[in-house]
Amino acid sequence: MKHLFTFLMTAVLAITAMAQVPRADYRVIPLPSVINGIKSADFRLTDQCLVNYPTGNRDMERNATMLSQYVEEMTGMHLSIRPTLSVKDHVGNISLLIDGKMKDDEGYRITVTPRGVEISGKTPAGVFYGIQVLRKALPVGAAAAVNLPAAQVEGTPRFGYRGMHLDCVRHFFGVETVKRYLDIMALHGMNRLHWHLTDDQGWRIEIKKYPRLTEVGGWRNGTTLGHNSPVNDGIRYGGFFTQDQIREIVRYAADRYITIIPEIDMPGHMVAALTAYPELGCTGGPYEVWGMWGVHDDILCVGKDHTLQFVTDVLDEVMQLFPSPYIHIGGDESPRVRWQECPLCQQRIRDVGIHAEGKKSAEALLQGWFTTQVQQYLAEHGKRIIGWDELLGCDVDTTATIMSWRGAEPGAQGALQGHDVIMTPVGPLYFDYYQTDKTWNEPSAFGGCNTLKKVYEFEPVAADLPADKRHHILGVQANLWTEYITCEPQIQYQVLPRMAALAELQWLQPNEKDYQDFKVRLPRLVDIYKLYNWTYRAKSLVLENEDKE
Ligand code: TNX
Repeated sequence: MKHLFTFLMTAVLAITAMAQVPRADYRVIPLPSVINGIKSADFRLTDQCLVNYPTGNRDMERNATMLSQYVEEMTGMHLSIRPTLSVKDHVGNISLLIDGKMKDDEGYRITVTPRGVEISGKTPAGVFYGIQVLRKALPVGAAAAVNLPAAQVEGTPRFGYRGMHLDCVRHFFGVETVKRYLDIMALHGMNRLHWHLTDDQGWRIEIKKYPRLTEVGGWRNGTTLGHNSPVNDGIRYGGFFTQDQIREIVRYAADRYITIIPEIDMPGHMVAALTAYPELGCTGGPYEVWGMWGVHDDILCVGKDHTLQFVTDVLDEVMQLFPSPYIHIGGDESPRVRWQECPLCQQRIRDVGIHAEGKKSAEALLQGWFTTQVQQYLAEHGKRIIGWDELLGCDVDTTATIMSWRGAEPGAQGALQGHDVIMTPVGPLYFDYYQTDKTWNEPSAFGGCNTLKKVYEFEPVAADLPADKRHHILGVQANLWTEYITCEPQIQYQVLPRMAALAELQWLQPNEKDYQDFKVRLPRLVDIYKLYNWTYRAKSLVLENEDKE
């Protein structure tokens, strides 16, 4: 009798304990393409489990450390990491593994059985994406154990280029903010940060050979209030990243498998540089770092050899800092009124034998000539250029990758011509635009209306793009220009939760996407935003009538 009582009590306690153990859910964002349940018991994750990684592999060691840190942040459990090459050590633990037979460099496979968990990838990057999935599958909140359902979970990104852009010029954000932005990107499985570092309103990257770029060009005397109102706040504003800080940020990004692509916008959006070195302009100035937003008529004078020297000197230092195979050289919004009047630019047009062709003016082709000089210089150093879609009107060759921003049409055109393309159309991928058409309770934004749903439903590859051109669409990116964004919570509000929708665009095949299902999965991702105290637009979580709030 006594034995029976003890047995029953033990059974009741065990069942209660089991009921209290929270269970992981692999239906995360971006959704894995395979979740095959295995009919067997769950794996019980406790702080007794170790995170194994292959002995001697530094990247995998860092992956293991990050997984351990994520588990601790999510559940409070501390898991130790251990180097090992012995399969026996897998029992009862989580093992990170390289599997050379996997197809995609960035794909992942998570295998959970009652005996252990394996996270595999062809490369450490793939393993990292598997780690992100496991992390997001865990429930948020203190737990002594979490049950992981036995399953095989797999994912492969649709696009190799999965980007976010950040403008640190119009408003300046320091090292910690950029690092948190990278953390947010990593959570969403993204791998390219397009970092806008120079513009009319400031020069934000230290260049040793031209110290005035940041000493003078890094600061403006005031900023327009509202949307380009005539009222200027008169408050000196600025800042810049030192080269040491940039190296630190590049390293931090690389640890999360994110490549930073710097943008040095030229020949337009250069007033900050002209203020520092007026001889780089056609009129010689004086210029003033701009306190308004928009497009400025003063651009680099490309009639002067000195300007080309300046540009290659700057790019020399930029290439030293950024290992990225791509450098973004801008090329957008470059008015040609100064070039039309400038004797040196007109002389250059004659010297290099440029003649207007149909709709392409001599000055448009002069921008093409200038861009080609830069392109060739970078090519000699093993780098390729990315430029805004204006480059399509300037006769640059197809080694230039086009960033399609004035809609998706220019990108499709570029792909037809043989350019690689990154899709960042204003509608719906400008995250500086509002997220609703009811804007009165919103923080100020550029304008427009790019709802979560519009982002989710965007298809970057035009239906009529021929099959042999489709590979030119390298990927998708959302842009965050910061004219009206002054602080970090506002950055986060603009990108969250729209980055969640973008992540599914970047990872899922079109037939795997389902907006209603995405909305059901979103609150669990938002629990993680809350865990880190990230600001997000809560109203975007409502299930019905998103577009009509
Ligand atoms: C256009 S996108 C710009 C930026 C502005 C942005 C505002 C592009 C190549 N140029 O300079 O900040 O619009 O949305």
